[in-house]
Amino acid sequence: MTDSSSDFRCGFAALVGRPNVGKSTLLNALVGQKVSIVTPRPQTTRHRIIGLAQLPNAQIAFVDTPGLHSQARRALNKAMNRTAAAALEDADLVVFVVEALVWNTEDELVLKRIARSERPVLVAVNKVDKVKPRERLLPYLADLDRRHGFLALVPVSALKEKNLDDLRNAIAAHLPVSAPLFPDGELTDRGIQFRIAEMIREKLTLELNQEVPYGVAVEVEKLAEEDGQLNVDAAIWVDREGQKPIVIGAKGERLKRVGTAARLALNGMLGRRLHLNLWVKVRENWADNARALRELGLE
Ligand SMILES: Nc1nc2c(ncn2[C@@H]2O[C@H](COP(=O)(O)OP(=O)(O)OP(=O)(O)O)[C@@H](O)[C@H]2O)c(=O)[nH]1
Ligand SMILES: [Mg+2]
Repeated sequence: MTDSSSDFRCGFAALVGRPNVGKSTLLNALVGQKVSIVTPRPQTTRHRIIGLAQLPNAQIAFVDTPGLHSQARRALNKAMNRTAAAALEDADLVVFVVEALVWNTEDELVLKRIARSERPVLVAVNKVDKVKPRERLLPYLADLDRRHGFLALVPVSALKEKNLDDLRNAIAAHLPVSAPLFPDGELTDRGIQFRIAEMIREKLTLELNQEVPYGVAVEVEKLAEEDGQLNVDAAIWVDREGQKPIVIGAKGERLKRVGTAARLALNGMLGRRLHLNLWVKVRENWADNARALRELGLE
């Protein structure tokens, strides 16, 4: 008789790629719940975020990472790149996420880093829903395959949830044989405070478009439980006085919309009622301030 527990696999699979290729969308789709925030803007993710998937014979700890980018001048950007590089180095397996039919100098840069790490790597070719007809993908895949000794290339659509079983299975097959590292049923390593702050940041970023480029951060300052309801005080940091009225909007309407959108999403996500108090704080140049970054868990 064989001992089936010895076939169980578990490990860390880091989703790595340039900004905006869909790493966080893919993490959420692979895990089946929203763990990491998503916006159309590049450089949305700032932290390393784990999302867990349970398969019959494996537990996968997916690691979302900030998009690796060049020209990181501010301390925030440098910290984001360091975070992504560290997650890459620590991973059992790297999932290099690229966008179908696109290959640019930033993808090239990411691949160089991955190659230097000497980690085993599998490619998730994302956004294939945009490729029509599908045959157009073939020469792209062939080119990509020549660039490195990849374990496999798996075309997926994170948005339309296409081919995710193949990707999960390919990842699981290359993880080390190991007992589960996380309790059964666990979803993420991130606590409620972080998830609330991130959801507010997502709604705010969606609302701001290009008006306050990369200038906001959110910090949950107080979290209290009262009569089964969560009362949350959260500060939105802007880095210049002039941005404050932009975030607040005429008669406070923009801030109100952000609060409502975040509250509704969080009610659903956490399965409980929430009262959100938002206000805007000016922290001059927070994105270049080591202490501010530390307070946000960005080092
Ligand atoms: N059409 C299409 N769009 C996608 C797909 N996956 C992600 N997107 C979109 O791409 C944009 C960026 O998605 P994110 O998941 O935030 O990308 P990311 O790689 O995590 O970006 P950073 O955190 O900034 O590095 C969003 O507008 C997504 O809706 C996909 O499979 N198809
Ligand atoms: Mg992201």
